[in-house]
Amino acid sequence: MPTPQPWFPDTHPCWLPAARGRHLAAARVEVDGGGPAGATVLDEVASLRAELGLGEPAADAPRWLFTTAGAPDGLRPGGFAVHHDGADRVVRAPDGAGLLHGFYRALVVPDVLDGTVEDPAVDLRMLDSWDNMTADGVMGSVERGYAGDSVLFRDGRVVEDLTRVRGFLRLMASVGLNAWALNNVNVHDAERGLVDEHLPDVARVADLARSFGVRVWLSVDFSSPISLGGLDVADPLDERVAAFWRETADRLYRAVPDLGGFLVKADSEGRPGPHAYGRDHADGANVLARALAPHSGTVLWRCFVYDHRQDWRDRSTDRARAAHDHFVPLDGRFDDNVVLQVKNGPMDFQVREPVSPLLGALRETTTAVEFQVTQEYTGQQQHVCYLAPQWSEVLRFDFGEGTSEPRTVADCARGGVVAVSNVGDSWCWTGHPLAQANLFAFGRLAWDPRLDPDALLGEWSRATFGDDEELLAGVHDVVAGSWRTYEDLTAPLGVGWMVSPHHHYGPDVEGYEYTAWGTYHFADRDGVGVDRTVATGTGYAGQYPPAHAARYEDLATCPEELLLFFHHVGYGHRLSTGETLVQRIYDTHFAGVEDVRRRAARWEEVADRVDERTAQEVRTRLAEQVRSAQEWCDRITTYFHRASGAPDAHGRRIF
Ligand code: GCV
Repeated sequence: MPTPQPWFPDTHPCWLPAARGRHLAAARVEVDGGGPAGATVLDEVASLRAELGLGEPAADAPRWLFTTAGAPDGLRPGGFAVHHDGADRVVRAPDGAGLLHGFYRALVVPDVLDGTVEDPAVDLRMLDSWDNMTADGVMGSVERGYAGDSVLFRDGRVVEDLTRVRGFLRLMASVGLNAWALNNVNVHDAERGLVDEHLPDVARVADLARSFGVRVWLSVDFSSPISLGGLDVADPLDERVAAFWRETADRLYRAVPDLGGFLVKADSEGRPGPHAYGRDHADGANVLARALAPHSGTVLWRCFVYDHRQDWRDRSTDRARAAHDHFVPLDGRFDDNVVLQVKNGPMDFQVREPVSPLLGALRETTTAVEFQVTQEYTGQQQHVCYLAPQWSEVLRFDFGEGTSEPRTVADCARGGVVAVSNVGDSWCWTGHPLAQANLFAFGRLAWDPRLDPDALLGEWSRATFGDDEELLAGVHDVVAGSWRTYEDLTAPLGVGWMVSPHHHYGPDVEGYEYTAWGTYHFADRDGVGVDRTVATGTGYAGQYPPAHAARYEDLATCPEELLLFFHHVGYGHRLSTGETLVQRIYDTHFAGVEDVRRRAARWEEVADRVDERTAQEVRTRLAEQVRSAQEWCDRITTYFHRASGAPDAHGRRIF
């Protein structure tokens, strides 16, 4: 008999409230096949019945059959098909994960239609947790986490009680995610032991993850041959180093036979890597790949590689170029089980960046795209900032434009769609209750990049808040368009990094201007922006295929939202709408504050339709968002007013 799993009474159910599953709880549910993930369907049904106070279903109740028999040909792992047979329903899938995905689909969308066939677009749909085994005084135990501490680690170990971990896996599986990197890509002393002394705990987590159709991955430290193996080098071409990685992989796979593999941040922001030995990233990735290959494991090798000790006086180095410059020359040199994991933009998860040209440039190497669901640079789960429109725009970006071969990012990222998680042990999982929408939408977009972000917002809010149409309209008004609002307030026309250094919350226009991070906007008395053209700038625009390169190169054709990313532009420059650049900066900031006030007021119109805690948590954060928006507006308008001397055409208050 499956064990009922009463879901944590003190936590928010997200988009999976039991009330939504009455039709499943009342049905005769049968599972045929599917291993541990198939069995979870029965656990879930038992849990729903327990929560809803329902007993065993009547003998003539409709039947839901979940079966791995007779799945349609060509369904990918994790996919499923739904067939109606009178009042009965049959969910067919090639594997247990597919059965579970079908179950959750029927929970989120109770009237799932006859003939529905859901097939994931890509095999690897992954969340990376930046969770550390120990907390520090600044960020707690999750790097860039804004939702409390890690659900997985506490006090230097994996938690004993995996109840919250189970809840997290359940959220992942319910939106089709199937891979989880357990620990931060910045691997510290404690986490090195995950491949060693903590391996039994990793196995325990992997067992649980398996029952949700999720495989686990470990972030590993490239210098482990020294710290764990007692060697004096981590040189990837040293046979002793290769042997260390082989032994490590063999040990790991004895404990976790379906381990996904390794996630690696190397030669990036001070992390160790192959460069110390005069080797390149292909050498580094391949030594790990060869250790994993006999076990069918994969290396996810991150391309977030740039000079973080740049001299700000040096105008010839452009951080935006770095990933492409490092990795394109290595295309074709990586083993088949290496996947290069590329951030969506060339800088670092800014609210607005162009799509990373590296995503379209690797023809001989498998590539994955990496997004950031945790809102490091987008309001840190204090601001409502619905990011799915950004991700959708990236996934649809077509490198093949102007040619006969369409090559969207979704087409290019055959190795996977990955994101940094926004989950912690907060009551509502994501710090801000409305930030749940980002987690939901990320999973759904990873599953199918063609989905419409606004439709996903509707799907999420209906599943979360029920069918109260007035409430849903209010939630929509508070959340929809909030990415654009954050952009208006913080990153005019594609110029980024006017943010407080280190913690990345709130404005500091010159906070990064004279630092070593390569993050400059070059504002002076005449204009602002970075000349990245081929003709007169850093040449970054030339890293794109010709149609895009030409568009970005020319001030007249460059999309306005990226104008200052590609060009240094005078304050008096006239934009398409007729106003000057500096006037646009003033206008978007004043409008941004109004927009946030409107969102806060709109919430008050519907807040009494949700539970008291959600109402209050959202209210408190919206109040902070209003305060923060005003701060952004005041600082940025004042800065550019002082720099340019240009009055605001509408005579508004600038300091
Ligand atoms: C995990 C940014 C963040 C870092 C993060 C890094 C990365 O620089 O600020 O906290 O480190 O990206 O993606 O590796």
